Amino acid sequence: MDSEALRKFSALHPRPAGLTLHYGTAGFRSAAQQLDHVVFRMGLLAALRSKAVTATIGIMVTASHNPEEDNGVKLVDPLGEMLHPSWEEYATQLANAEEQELQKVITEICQKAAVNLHKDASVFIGRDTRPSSKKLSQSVIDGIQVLGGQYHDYGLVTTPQLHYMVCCQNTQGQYGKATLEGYYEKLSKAFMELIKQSHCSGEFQRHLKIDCANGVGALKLSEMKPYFPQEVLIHIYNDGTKEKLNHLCGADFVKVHQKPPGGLDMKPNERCCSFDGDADRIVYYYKDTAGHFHLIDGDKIATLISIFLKELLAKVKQNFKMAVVQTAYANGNSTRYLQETLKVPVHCVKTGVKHLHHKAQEFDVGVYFEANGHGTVLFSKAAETKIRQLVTEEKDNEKREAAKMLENMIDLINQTVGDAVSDMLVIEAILALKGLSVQQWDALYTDLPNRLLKVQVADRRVIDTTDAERRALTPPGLQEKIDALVKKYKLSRAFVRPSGTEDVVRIYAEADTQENADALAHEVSLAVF
Ligand code: NG1
Ligand code: ZN
Repeated sequence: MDSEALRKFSALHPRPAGLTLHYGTAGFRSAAQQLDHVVFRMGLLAALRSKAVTATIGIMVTASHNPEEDNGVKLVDPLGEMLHPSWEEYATQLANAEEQELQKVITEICQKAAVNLHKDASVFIGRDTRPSSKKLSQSVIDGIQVLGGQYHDYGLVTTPQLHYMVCCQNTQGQYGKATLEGYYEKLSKAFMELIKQSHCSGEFQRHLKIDCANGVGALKLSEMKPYFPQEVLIHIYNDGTKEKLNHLCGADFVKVHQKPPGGLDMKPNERCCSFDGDADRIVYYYKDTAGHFHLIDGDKIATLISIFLKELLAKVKQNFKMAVVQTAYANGNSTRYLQETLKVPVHCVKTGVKHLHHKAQEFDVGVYFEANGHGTVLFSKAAETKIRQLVTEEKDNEKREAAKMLENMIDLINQTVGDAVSDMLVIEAILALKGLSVQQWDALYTDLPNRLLKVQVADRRVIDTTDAERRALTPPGLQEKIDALVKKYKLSRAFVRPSGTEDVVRIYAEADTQENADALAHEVSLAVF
């Protein structure tokens, strides 16, 4: 390690005294002006991780749905997954080290993680459209270079595009080409192949209004448009040319407030959707003829995809194991519908994409979605190989056609991480193939009224949870109080957990009516203090 270079560059990226940050469920997030030293040091860490695993590592500068003034950074592991949990601690140590301790901390990480500093390092960089992102990504480069690493800066990309690039690079092109053109070509080809098999006619069905949260999704969707023929009618709103990122729009705004975004005029029964700021989340919605707003969240997206895949899996008759993975935030009626009506096994895991992804890997077909609209589908290598084989070798027409559809779904879905663009195309293809309107999709089940609140407490870490965050272990007595409150209402459920991305405690409640869900959430919030 070139100690002189490390000293010189870390002095250019000083750490504000007394600032401690943690690598949480979404990497580091904070006010942008507090992050320069963090991104520099994450450049160092990405180079170390790359040397440790002898593969290309990704680093994305984004704070997703947070306000424009915030920013964040997260690392992407070789197959496009989130950074391995064992390294999250190294990230936190490195970010919080005193300047004069940096070299020591790096040496410690090298010892603990068996990193050979003489090895090469390769890092892919991406960033969102925040005004602070460009400068922060330059600081990332400084960090990589201090450790002698190579880098490729993709500039403005969606978070899932960066995950895709990293995966392509490390699988020698098996997953696709590690370029934006490669991404657009792969997805558009699979999508066109799929809708070729649709018998649904009429242009009306294909219109879709997309709120891009004034973020990078708008740029990338516009780039992708020429890859589709004219009959794919997507209309982009909140493209970032007029308003601020995530301000009164985007998937998180729509989900949390359960109302339409600003900047998008919605006519009755029009199909609309919202991306978040870095385009890894999507929710759908529409307004009925009476003017009522209907949200179609991640749970209902998972349900639609599961219905479609289950039908195809039945046709190919391979006994593939399929399951849906949710978190405690999944609406109780979605879980009930999946288990009781669709008869698909459902698993509940802790909040955070890495937990969902990990669980979904246990199945041949693992569908995972957070209620907030982050999700994807994972296919096991064995299932994928078998499906591709059926496409070329199967004599039975129906079976072969089903396999063909599954193959195109495999290619259309970004299996590295939730991807708003890819999920949107998956959903549009399924609606077209099944001839479903947005209202019919929405009517699969009715969401139980629910309320999500956040409260600020002195130290949110005093709350410790178990059972996939559905029960509180500490502080003592809290769970008993929640149990007693839940008993007062019908069809009710409530839980509390410390947020991994904000300094707050989140409270979730569900009940038979909106009034009861609101009352229960409020009462639980009082019990938290
Ligand atoms: P926290 O802040 O830990 O609740 C939020 C979301 C997660 C996930 C992460 C990462 C909710 C209730 N929580 O986590 O689902 O998306 O952000 O962005 O939506
Ligand atoms: Zn996001």
